[in-house]
Amino acid sequence: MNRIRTIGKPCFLLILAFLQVLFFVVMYRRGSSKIFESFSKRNGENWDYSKVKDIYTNLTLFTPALTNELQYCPPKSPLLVGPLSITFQNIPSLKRILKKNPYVKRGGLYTPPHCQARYKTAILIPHRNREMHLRHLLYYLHPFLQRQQLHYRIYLIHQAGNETFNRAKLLNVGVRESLKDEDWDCLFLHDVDLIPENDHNLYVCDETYPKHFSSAMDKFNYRLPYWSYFGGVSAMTPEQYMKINGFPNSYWGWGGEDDDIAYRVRYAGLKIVRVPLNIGHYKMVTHNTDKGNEENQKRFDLLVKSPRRWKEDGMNSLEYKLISKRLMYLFTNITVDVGAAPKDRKTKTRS
Ligand code: BGN
Repeated sequence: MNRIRTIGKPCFLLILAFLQVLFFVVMYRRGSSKIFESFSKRNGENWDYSKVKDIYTNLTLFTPALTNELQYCPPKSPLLVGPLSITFQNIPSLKRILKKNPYVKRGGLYTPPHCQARYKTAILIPHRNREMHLRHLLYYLHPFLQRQQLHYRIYLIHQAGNETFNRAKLLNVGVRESLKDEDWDCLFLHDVDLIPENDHNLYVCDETYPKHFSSAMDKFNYRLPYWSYFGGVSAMTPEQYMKINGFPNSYWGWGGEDDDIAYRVRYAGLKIVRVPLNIGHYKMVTHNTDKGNEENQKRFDLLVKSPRRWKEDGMNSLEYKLISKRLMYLFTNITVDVGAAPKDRKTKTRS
């Protein structure tokens, strides 16, 4: 009754008519497409990947500040450009990458020279026999991170010897070793062959939950291959990483370890958050089958046992032999002996 009376009031109808007129005036003056564009921009939906910028755009605008009292960098860097041009036609030489990144210090360490960074991010890259991929990644990742005005360091966790590759264990080693250097806010677990295509994909952790960054890879037609996918590029705070007991040490060879990690996140009472598909674009450097990284035939069995094993297989059971830690010009090289897979393993070459 009351509602009908309110609607019937002439002043209410007048306000309604006024709002309608206002709506049309705004639409007419700004153009409806622009208005909808701003909505979709807020949701980050309208990146045009056919219009790309050079990865080194704006980097020359950085100059060291003359004072020691640096202001905090703005929460979102004003220098971001959006979609980036990524090609793998020429493999850049280390010398060229070095020349293009004059502010990167030994060990692949960077601090913005002109403002005080808000975030400290360590990038951990498991590695073996992928020198060409590494060069592509360094060429693109250094300027990408500098434009985001982060304090960062790139670590390469190199598996020594010829035993089967163990990505997850190398990442555990990377976490332990990198935290000896600095109190990182965020640990990035980064495949060597994945290049981010949009610099609005900020390499910063979610404070509450583990975050998946490579949500849209070209290899999977810029979609998630399946809803729980957690491979490629992900990030956690050191607290989140310890809460899930790190990664399993027992996955030797290709596949399954990322699914195990996704399970651990849930067992620890957390969940995975993701970069929206339109920002989480990544290009993969194409490559042939990896020798020493054959499909892990035990992964199905391991995944079944994951609920029982996650608390005893991880950071709390990590053992390795550190062979060397060298500060290269563009990255810190941690070479490690992670041991070998149990002898009864049967492997099949991945096609
Ligand atoms: C999945 C693999 C992941 C891999 C993705 C994308 C397994 C476990 C099967 C039960 N998982 O199939 O490790 O990252 O494909 O390539 O093989």
